Amino acid sequence: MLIKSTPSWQMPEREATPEHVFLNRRKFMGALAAGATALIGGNAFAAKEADPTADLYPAPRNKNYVLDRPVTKELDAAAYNNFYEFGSHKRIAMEAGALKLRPWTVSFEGMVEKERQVDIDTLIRAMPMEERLYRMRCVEAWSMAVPWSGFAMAELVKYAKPLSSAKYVVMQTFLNAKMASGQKQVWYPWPYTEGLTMAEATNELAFMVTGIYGKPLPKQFGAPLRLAVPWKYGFKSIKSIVRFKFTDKRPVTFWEQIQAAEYGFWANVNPEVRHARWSQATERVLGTNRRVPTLPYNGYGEQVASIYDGMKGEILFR
Ligand SMILES: Nc1nc2c(c(=O)[nH]1)N[C@H]1C(S)=C(S)[C@@H](COP(=O)(O)O)O[C@H]1N2
Ligand SMILES: [Mo]
Repeated sequence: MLIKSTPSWQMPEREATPEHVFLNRRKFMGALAAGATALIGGNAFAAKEADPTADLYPAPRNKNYVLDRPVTKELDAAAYNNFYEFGSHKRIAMEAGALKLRPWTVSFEGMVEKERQVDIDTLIRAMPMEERLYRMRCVEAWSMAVPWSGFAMAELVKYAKPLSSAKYVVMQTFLNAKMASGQKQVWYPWPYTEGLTMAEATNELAFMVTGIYGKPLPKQFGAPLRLAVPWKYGFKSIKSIVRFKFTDKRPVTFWEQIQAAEYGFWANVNPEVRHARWSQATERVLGTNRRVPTLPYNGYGEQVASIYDGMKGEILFR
């Protein structure tokens, strides 16, 4: 089994990787040596169950969202994911095959006119589907650029009918340790929890994702419903959502519970604010060996910077 010598671009990323992930990578190299590579690649888009919404793809592209770089190759994006429910390393595509996508119910809870649950297919069909080209910047200093399909989160908020007293929307991923072996790691505060202020959730950029590359979302990307908030570090973009809870209390999010000093509630991308353990000035472009400068708000400042006017006391950039 051939293991290439480490290319130089991996060095900054090694520094930019949480310790336990780096250590787990040794195990992953072992899996590679066992010949798992072909399986991971081959399984990336294998459709085992027919998607009941497949007819909605490809969705019409919204031309307002353009990229300053090429779209990441499908297989590069599909074979390098963070989805701790299925393992604390990047090659979780195969493990994520265990994710059962139907039936899938989404609940709207808390400060809403009326709490209710809705079947995912009913929800998706009630929404105006579109495709958008977005960048995504992980806090670990790698990035990708992909065509997401889905609908504006503002549409979902309208559908949920929150009370005017709601200040935040809290989102949670499924909880099922039998299905997702990562959830047996009891030192993580499952289920994965994220949150946005109402101003963030209704900003035009906040996007609910149901597909990618003109197809229903493969499991490892967080099917059947995940978030994309491209001006924030990737960990805000929660996957496989089952719950939206409206509240007037700021939630303590998944990574914040684990390591508040490094991963906060706001997590807006800022090249000038270092992570506790690495620089955020540049990012490795997935599928290449190039590093490019990271932009304030990941290049989306025009749309979102004003949300944070007057929030000087807040730790906005980690
Ligand atoms: N439920 C859940 N959502 C999650 C994560 C996770 O581990 N579990 N990882 C986050 C992180 S750190 C990143 S960078 C993105 C990765 O998205 P991608 O795999 O589609 O590139 O998902 C985010 N959403
Ligand atoms: Mo991330």
